Amino acid sequence: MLAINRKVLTLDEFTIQQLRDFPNATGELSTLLRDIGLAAKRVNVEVNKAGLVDILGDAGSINVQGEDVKKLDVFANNQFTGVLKHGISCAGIASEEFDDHIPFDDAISQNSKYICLFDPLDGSSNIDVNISIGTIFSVYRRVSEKGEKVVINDFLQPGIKQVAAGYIIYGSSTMLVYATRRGVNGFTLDPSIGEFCLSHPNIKCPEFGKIYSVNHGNFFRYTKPVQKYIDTCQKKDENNGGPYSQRYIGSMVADLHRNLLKGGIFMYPGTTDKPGGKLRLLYECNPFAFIVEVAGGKAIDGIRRILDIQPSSLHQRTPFFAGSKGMIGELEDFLTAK
Ligand code: P6P
Repeated sequence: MLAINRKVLTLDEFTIQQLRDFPNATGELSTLLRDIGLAAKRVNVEVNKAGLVDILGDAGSINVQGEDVKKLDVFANNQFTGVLKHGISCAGIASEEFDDHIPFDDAISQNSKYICLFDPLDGSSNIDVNISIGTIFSVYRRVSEKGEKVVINDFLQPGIKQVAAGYIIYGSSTMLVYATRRGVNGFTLDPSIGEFCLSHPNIKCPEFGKIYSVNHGNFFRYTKPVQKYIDTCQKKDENNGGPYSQRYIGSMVADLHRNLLKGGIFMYPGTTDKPGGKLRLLYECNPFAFIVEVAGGKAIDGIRRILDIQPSSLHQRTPFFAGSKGMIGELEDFLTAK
């Protein structure tokens, strides 16, 4: 492996180093990740000054989810769409902000082998109150023929087919974390050089943690097994792996990033009124399920592995439980109890 005479690797240096291990690789994935890193830096600038300029508040439009679209949502969506459209490694995209998938129609893009799905700015309701928000992305090989426009089936692949997945968290520092089958690595943005630098190599999710993340406000709308598991979390003490802390800030990128590093379980269960849950399978749950599994954790919908779900539509929702393998196992004991 090339030893770069530097203490810290930038994202570009890291992806190129990974590339050197696969001489037959085309470098397209490295280029795609660099493009995502570029868009992330541009979004980061706006997120960091969101309180100072007229980029707060609603953009006056409603997205496919029926939610008020915040101006920063629109800006972020435009940035990620733009870098991927004008890059050379992506044939098309799907975004939370677009009703349908977007095939890129220039010849170079149509000859790319990857497609990308993303939630450009998740947790946007937290923008105005300065809570960490994030971008989530997912990369697949297209299944349609290169040289043609991508089609919807390129995007409706089970999560297990992901080539890479990751997120950017715009928090106390800005981090880009991405997984391939080779591992999960975290890069912290160094504003002094404008580069994401490797700060969290080979992230592993502890088998157990002491954090459980769930919206207690929905407790009486969860199923009985989920209620029983939450009740168990509250009763943990020094004698059985506790006591647990409940941490939930309503921004899944922040909640899952913390639980990935420290160990813990994140839950967005279905409820009596919304049994399908709230979170989106393709560009929220699949990427995090891939990241968590590569890091040694587990992600389920309450019945099956998230990554095994065969999607039927771009914006479908799923109940979502992800994090430390041992904690998911304890939850499954309740979910499968007769
Ligand atoms: P609730 C943010 O809107 C989001 O999509 C996730 O980031 C977050 O985990 C969840 O919704 C919070 O939803 O219903 O608990 O406020």
